[in-house]
Amino acid sequence: ERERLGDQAYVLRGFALPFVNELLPAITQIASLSPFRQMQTPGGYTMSVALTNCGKLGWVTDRSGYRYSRIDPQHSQPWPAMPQSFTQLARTAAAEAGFPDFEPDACLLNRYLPSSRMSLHQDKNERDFSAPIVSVSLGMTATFLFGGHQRSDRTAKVVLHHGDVVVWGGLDRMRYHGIMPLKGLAHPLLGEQRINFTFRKAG
Ligand code: MD5
Ligand code: FE
Repeated sequence: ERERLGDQAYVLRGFALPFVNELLPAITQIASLSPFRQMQTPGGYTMSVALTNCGKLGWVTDRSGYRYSRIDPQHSQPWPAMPQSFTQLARTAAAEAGFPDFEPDACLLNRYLPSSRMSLHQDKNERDFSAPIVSVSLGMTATFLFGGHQRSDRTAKVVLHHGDVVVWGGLDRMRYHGIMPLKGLAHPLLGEQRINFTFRKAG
């Protein structure tokens, strides 16, 4: 079932569940090559979320700004390849939400531990805003905040569970959004963490 969040934003509840047995070893493999790490924001803060990437391009931040890079700055090597199971999941979810032929070239993986959060922001480092963003939630339940086109607009709360997939396209793709501080019960498979990965067409 497709739950509508906005004009062109949909939650696909449990859509990733059939993929989980392939996704978890793939995440472990990616993290063994490019570990999750907490990055610095341009303003000098350390993000509470730890991140890594796979695919041709990876999102990075440091004191000089936010950008996509072909190279993992931690070891100056390319990011791990995007596993086929990831690409398959992203493409089928995008198609289900009305975006056929999605070709992601970047996948950002975020790891939240208890109290990790992501403050309201827009994703605007991608070159082509016409492609959707597909996001997959695994592990602990989180509360997603979905705002408007100005930071001060009121936000709707959307609870995201293990296996949920969200697809944002069109104008909804540019809305302010964030994640409330992680809290609650440990997940049976992932323990006290939430892993979110987002597929993007960045280049
Ligand atoms: C997360 N990650 O759960 C969230 C979910 C990020 C990020 O926000 O940038 O890594 S992805 C939510 C998202 C992505 C693109 C557009 C919109 C939401 N949106 O327009 O609401 O770690
Ligand atoms: Fe975002």
